[in-house]
Amino acid sequence: AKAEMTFKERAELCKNELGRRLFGLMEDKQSNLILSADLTKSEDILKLVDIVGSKVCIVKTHADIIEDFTVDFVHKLQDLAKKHNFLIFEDRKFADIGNTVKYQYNNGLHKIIEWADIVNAHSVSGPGVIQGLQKVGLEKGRACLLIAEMSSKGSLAKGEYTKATVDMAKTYSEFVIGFISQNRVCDDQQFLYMTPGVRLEEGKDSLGQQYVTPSVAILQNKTDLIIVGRNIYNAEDPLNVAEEFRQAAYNAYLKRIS
Ligand code: 5IU
Repeated sequence: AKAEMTFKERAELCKNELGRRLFGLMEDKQSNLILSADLTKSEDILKLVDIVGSKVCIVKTHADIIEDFTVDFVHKLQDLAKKHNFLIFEDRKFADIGNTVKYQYNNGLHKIIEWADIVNAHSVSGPGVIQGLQKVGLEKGRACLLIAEMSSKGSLAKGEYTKATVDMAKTYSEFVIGFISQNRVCDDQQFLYMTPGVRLEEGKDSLGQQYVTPSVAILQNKTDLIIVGRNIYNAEDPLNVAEEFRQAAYNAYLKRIS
C-alpha cells in the first residue's frame, strides 16, 4: 500500500493558517497528544499545564467548569502556551443558530474569541453555526472543528449525520480544520481527526464514556490526535503518563506513514 502523507505534507492542503501551524507544530514537537484539562480551579489547571505542556500540541479547556475564571487566568494560560508551544482549544461545542453562537463566541463572561485558538461546534443546527462563528473567528485567525462522532454510548452522531457533517466541513474549509471523531470519517487529507475517549486500557466510565487505546484510535481507526483527560490529570505522575501517551500516539502515527 502507498505510504500515507505526513502531517507536514498535509499542512500544505489545509486552507486555514492556524491549521497549517498545528500540522507543523505536531511534527516539530513530535506530539499528537491533546491534554483535556478538565479541572475546576484555575490554579490547578495552570499547575497541570506547566507540568505536561512540553508533551502536548494542544491544551483543551472547558471554561464554564472553572469556578474562578478570570482574564488573569487566561493570560497565564497564554503565557504557558508560548512557553511550551501549544495551542488552546476551548471545547465549547457551540450548537445554536448562527446569530446566537456569534455572541457566545465573542461576548459573555468568557470572551472565548480572545484566547481560544480553536473551538468546536455541533453540526445539528446546520451550516449557520459555522457562518456565525467564522464571522468573528476568521479575521482573528481562529479555527473550528466539527463534531462528527462522539465517544459516548448511544451517541446520535453517526451515519447520515456524520456524512452531512463532513460535507459541511468541506464547504467551510477556510475555517473548519477538522473533526472530533472516533474514526477517520473521510479520507480528505486537509483535515485533522481528533479522538476523545482515550486511555491506556479500553473500557468505560459510569456515565457513558467509552475508551479506546491510543493505538486503536490512531492505527486502527486512523485518526490523527488523541484527547486525554482523567488518565493524565488523575495520575500520580502526570508528566510520565503524558509522555507515555505522547510516545504511544506519535509512534502509532509514524507506523502509519511508514
Ligand atoms: N469529549 C469526549 N467525547 C466526545 C467529545 C468530547 O469525551 O465525543 I465531542 C470530551 C469530554 C472531556 C474529554 O472533556 O473530552 C474526555 O475526558 P476523559 O479522558 O477524562 O474521559
